[in-house]
Amino acid sequence: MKIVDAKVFVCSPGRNFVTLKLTTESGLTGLGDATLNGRELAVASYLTDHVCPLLIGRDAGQIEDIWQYLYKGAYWRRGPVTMNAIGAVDLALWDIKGKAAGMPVYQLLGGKARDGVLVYGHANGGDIPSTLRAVEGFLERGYLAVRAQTLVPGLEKMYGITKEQLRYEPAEGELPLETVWETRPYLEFVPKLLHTVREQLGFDFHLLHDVHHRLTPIEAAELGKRVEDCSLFWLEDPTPAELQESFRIIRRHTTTPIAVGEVFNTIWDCQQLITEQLIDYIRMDAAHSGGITHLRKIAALAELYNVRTGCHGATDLSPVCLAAALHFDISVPNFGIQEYMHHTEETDAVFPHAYHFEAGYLHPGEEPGLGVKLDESLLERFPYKRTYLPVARLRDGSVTNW
Ligand code: KDG
Ligand code: MG
Repeated sequence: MKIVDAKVFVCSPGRNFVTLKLTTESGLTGLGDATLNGRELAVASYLTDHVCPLLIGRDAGQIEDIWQYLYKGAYWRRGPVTMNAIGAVDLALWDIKGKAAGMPVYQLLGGKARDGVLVYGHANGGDIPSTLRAVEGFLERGYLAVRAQTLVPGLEKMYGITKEQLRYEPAEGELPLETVWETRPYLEFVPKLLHTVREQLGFDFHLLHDVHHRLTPIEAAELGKRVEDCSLFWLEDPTPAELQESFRIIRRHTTTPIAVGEVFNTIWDCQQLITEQLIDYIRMDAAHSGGITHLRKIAALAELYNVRTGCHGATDLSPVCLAAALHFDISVPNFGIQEYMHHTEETDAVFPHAYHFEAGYLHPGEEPGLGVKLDESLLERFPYKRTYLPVARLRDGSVTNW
């Protein structure tokens, strides 16, 4: 299973994606997702200029050895660019191993531990009534779990709010869009939204909310406490997590479950959060966290401490990453939930895939490997476009967390 070719493709079928394709001497191919939203070309260069030359001639079957070689061999460890690049190689190698074995990747991970992967959809709106209608729309489509976000009066643009029904794409513009953030109106309004959803639509579905790193620990504690009777599945990213011990403050005040980790890259980013049981769900995904190989170790650590998984699944993770997450989700004992946002039709055309949605669950499909293809004939139609995630400022002009 010698690797004879390693190529990086950058395309923009609705949004930017960076995809690694490895080929073995017997002609097997494997795909990996190397998309880092707003910093795509950094990972493309890391792979093309520094990693691809190291892969040629190696045995594609030696997944752990290649992981260790790329991680320890670079000397410079961790960080989103490095870990996304390693993650892309790792996913491509699992894809090849599955194809070589004639099995879907989940079989190589121990087989199915459940029948399907519970997913949550993104409902949002410009006000509470339109958000309620959006939640209802997801329930009508068969979703069993829905995340609710609404625009706060007085703020013009906010994370998670879009006119589109099924997808949300925050990256836009040749230069970053600047938005204004105010915490107090948000803290007053979100409990109203979540209480109204429960009052009007009941408790027969899982309800989630993403704070998107906007609060201080004590503000997050206040929010968690004020929405306790909404029985949230989780409150996500209530505060930035560089200082892991700050989650002790939230924990001291509220029983609302906490989910964190979409911006983490390694097990060391979440070690304290897990071992002190400061969170309930770990949100790391299969591309930004060094691939399936590293994510499984994180899940195993989390299992010891009763923390469950909840992989990030925004549209900036390509169908290759979503498929990898599904093989992981269906096989890991301490799975919690999977985020699911629909990709554009153009993206689905470029990445035909075996995974499918049915009655609230995603299924990875039975194709050997990850079950995703790359239609290279379409790539010329969708060239890379520079885009950035927005930047947020307070009313006084100071930069804050977006
Ligand atoms: O690229 C950034 C997005 O992936 C992130 O803003 C999405 O918070 C997010 C979520 O929960 O999906
Ligand atoms: Mg999030």
